[in-house]
Amino acid sequence: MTYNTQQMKDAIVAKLRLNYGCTQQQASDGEMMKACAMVLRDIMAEHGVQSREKAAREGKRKVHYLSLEFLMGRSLMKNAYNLGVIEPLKEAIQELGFRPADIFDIEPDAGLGNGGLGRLAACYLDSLTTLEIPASGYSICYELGIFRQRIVDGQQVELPDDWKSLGDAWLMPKPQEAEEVHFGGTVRTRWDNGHLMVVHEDYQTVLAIPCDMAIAGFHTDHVNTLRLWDAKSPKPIDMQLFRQGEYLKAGEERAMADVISKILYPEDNHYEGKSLRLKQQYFFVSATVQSITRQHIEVYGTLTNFHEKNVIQINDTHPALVIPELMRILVDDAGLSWDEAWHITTHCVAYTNHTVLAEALECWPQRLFEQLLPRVWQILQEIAHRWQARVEETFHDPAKTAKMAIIWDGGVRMANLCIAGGMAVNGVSALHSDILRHDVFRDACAMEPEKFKNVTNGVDHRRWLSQINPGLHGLICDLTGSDGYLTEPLQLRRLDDFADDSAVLQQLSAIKQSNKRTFAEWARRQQGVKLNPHAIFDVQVKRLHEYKRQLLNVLHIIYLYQQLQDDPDMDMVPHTFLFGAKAAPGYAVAKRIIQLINSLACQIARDPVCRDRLQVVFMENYCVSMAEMLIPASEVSQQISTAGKEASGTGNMKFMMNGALTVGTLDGANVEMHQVLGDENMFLFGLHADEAARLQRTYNPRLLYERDPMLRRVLEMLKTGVNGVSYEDIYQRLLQEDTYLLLADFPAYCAAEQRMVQTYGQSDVWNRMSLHNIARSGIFAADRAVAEYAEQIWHVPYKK
Ligand code: 26Q
Repeated sequence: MTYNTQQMKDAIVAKLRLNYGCTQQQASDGEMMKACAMVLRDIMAEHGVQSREKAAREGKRKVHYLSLEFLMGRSLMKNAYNLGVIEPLKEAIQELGFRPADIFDIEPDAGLGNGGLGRLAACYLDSLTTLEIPASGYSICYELGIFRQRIVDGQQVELPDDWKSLGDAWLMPKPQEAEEVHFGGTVRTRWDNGHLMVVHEDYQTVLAIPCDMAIAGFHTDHVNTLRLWDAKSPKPIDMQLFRQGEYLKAGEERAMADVISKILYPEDNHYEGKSLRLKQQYFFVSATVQSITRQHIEVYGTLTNFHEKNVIQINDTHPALVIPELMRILVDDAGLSWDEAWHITTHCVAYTNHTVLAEALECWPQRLFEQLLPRVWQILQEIAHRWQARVEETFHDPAKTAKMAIIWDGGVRMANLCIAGGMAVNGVSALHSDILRHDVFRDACAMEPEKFKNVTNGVDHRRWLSQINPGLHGLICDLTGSDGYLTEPLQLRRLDDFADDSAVLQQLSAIKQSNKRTFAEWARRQQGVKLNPHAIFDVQVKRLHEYKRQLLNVLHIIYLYQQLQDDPDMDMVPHTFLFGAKAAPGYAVAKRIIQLINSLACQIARDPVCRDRLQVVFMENYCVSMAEMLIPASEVSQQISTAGKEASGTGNMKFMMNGALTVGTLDGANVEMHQVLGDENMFLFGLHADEAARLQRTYNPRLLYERDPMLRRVLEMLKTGVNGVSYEDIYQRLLQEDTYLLLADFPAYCAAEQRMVQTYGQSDVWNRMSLHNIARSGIFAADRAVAEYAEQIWHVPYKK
């Protein structure tokens, strides 16, 4: 089913009339956007039916990707692109009297995620579908996604993100496929015909209503779904209480249910033991497992072969309750023995770890389970007990027993649960997986080494290169003679052949220049800043976290600023530092760093000495759609986390694909970047992971401060004040703790920036490096990563 412009117009007009009772003359931009979405949704719905029928016929193993986050961003352009209808869609919009750019722009981001982990899940859905793997994603249909960020007086203010009022155009509610999720109550056992029956009573029921979003693949009619669960109370009101005149109380249960899908927790890489979060996790897991097992039984009539036909991939430990929940359904509902059920579970669940930060590892208080999930708690105890016996038998070492325990000291350790109940555990870059094997999960790895794998992350290169950087896409097609890299990203390597072609290098540079201008124009409209398009665009955009070291970037900028103060006539390549970052609302230090960046931006902007030479800009409300504007315009990608702390990073890959050069540490996937680029095509600096870990044991930042006058002067400025605000708190933190070794890496970082600036001055060298970066970025395509999951973990076929 393909559409020409006329058919597209007719379909859009029909949607406007039927759904909004208006003509194209009366429709608002928002209504127009929704009508377009519905037209594409119809195409995908039809393909979806066929895909499901085909999958059922072929009896292939299906992949279920569970994640508390899917950071989808916008979908109109993406779906039109994948369905091959961009041109007819744009023409139709135009001919109906609208500006296509306005219509694409009005779509809100579906911000159902915090950062890397959620965006990864979104990229993988695209590749799963493009590779024609029967798959579904599952998450929560949060009413409010990641908060919108405003900067007021230099500080972050959070506003609600009501994405659904326009973004719901993609959702298909399926109330007839609702599931019941049970909370609280008591558990009783009784014997029935020689069988031990478990009876769960007096629980509260929450209804899980699926809202499905169709996912189109590229160059295929295969369609998968992202199933988002919406929480609703089964009864509008408690009539018994109502009759007693307890009106407020009568609505309480309903409110308790609705709140479960109200909001995305905005903590990134940080665990907080909030009971509502645990309710969210169980709600989504239970609904999902019930839905998957129900569909399996519909086709196969039994659950005994469940593991052969299904694989459940869990995105970090957040959906770890699939393990006891699947056990519960297999044992209590399907009547399987514990051993049969355990065999099935441990042959279909696989766990991806995304962080080694201790504060991000989930450890839930036992009493929350006892109160909220009494049956799941019993099952967890049984799993923990058997696991502990195995560990003791293997090691005879109380220290190891303690470390590997699932339930310990009143807490439930979700990572250990995933290791015990999963068939595979993987990290997301070579270095990260090594750290998991040799450090974080060392003992478990000694016990079952084959379980531990690596799949280096990847990003959807069709979105993050072709779609957002049409100029570069055009050049790649010209040079390689086709658009083959869209499905075979390693073809990008052919660009290396043009490394000495000065005309090509010129074109590359012209594309970047044009993207910079487009971005500058957008930034001016967006937040009234005036960017110098001749300056280096040096960019650090990601969540704000101390380990990511935005503060190191700041220290270096202060250093440059002080140099300029000393020598106002200094020769300097114009340099614009761009930041974008959201801080978790409860993370006070991160919020102070945002304020510091804004203070510095302000002081520098007011200083005539800096004019046209040094600029700092904090871009408000960094999100997927901003990244799509900014990354094609970036020249320098800051990836400067303390080595050993960033599991992979995926922003680094997007910048590389768009020809930005990396200033970075040997951390996360930067290591793999370095493998393909060599020292000569990136600006590496700083401690390696092993060195950083060793140094951390004896580290004394104050010594470094005392020894290095330059560093001392930079830090003094924090204390005396930036734009009239003292940052003595940050100064003290660096002198006393400096957990992330900023002072240790500071000199090397300044030197790397200097090398970078020096290279920027030699534009032929720079452009050649940029070309090599694009050419070698193919390994970071999500298609490659998903193919590795398919082969090494899921054991499912995919389109080659
Ligand atoms: C856990 C419990 C309670 C509340 C919140 C959380 C929570 C939420 C989000 C814990 C962690 C996260 C997000 C982690 C994350 O985004 N990790 C990133 O994952 C990327 C994809 O693999 C990597 O590239 C990044 O290196 C990693 O930081």
